[in-house]
Amino acid sequence: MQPRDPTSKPTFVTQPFLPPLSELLPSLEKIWETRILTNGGPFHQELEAELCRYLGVKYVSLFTNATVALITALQALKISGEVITTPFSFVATSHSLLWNNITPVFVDIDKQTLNLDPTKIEAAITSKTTAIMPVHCYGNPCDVDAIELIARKYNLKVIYDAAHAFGVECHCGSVLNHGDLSILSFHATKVFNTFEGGAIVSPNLEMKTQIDYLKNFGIDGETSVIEAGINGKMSEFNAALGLLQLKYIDELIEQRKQIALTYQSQLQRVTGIQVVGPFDQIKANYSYFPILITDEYRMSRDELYESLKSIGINTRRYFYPLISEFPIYQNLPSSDKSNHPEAFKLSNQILCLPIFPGIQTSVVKKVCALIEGD
Ligand code: T4K
Repeated sequence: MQPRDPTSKPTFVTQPFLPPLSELLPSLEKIWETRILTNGGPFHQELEAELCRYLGVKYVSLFTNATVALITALQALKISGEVITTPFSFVATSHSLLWNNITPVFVDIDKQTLNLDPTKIEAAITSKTTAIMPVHCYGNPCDVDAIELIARKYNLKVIYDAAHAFGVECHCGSVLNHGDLSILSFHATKVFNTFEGGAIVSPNLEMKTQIDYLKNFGIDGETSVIEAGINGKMSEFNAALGLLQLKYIDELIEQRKQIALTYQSQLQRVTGIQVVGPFDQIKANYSYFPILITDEYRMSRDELYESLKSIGINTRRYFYPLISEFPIYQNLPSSDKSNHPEAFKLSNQILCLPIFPGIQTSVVKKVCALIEGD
């Protein structure tokens, strides 16, 4: 590969979309005028309502980030004991279990979708299992029907880590309407961002009310506290940003789609490169562009990662290493490599290519050409 031109800017794996600053100013003026900065103010309420409408879900509770939302969701459902989850995710997924004194039980992933393999879940269920926490990895939906059948059979709760799945729809509408709760991330690196932020999607008002108590210290009126809650509230600034982002979201997802299509068409001819997804979504969000570098490719995944990096193209190995390989998890019985061979293999082949609104087509084509071997 050609050495990097020191005057050229590096390409990131992702870059957040920012609306024109001038469009944010009226909201900031309102916040300055009213001095309502947080604790469920008007922007917070409006964003919850607008997200319900846009996402096609019944109830949304905004959070400061998805990690606190995951921790709170487990509290709201009173999950304990063991929870079946995927080792192929960002570490926040299983950290939320540890923060609740729950033991993660890692189960292998499906080699096509890279999501929890439902055919392997039942064998991992014990008398201590209380829930399943799958991840819609890269926004590709899990096999929600198969997971629901298992959950019903064994009376387990299902908490979807839907951090990547903003706006994703499957055969029966929003993927967020499956399971007992779904958790979204609005982090800067996500399709829809509020700088930092997240949300829990609840199926009924009772659950939303419970979650809203939990994210506000358990406060119920001026003189009453009914739960050992946490502070998980989103501020008015973040909510105002979110409302502005929503105006652009369809356009942003369309831009991502065009980038994904360019990658797909250019990379399909490269020996040893396998594009992951998109699968049977009715509506995808193109939040990541993952490829697998197989043994047939002319160099290893890490060699490709390093050579792209050396010329300023920053890809990411999401998710390598597996969560189960980190020192705090590696001694769990389910962390043994032999327990999830597919996840282990795929985590050594995965590479996420740069995808974000505003990336130039010429850059995308250059990345493809470099991968092809130009
Ligand atoms: N569950 C799942 C499945 C998740 O993937 C995540 C988060 C969570 C739960 C928890 O969600 P939150 O609690 O964060 O809401 C990033 C993100 O920090 C993390 O949110 C995300 N998943 C994870 C997959 O990726 P890093 O360490 O890779 O981010 P970083 O800082 O290296 O950023 C990646 C690239 O993005 C940089 O090369 C440059 C660009 N960037 C990043 C930031 C933060 C910008 O251009 N501007 C920015 O402000 O973890």
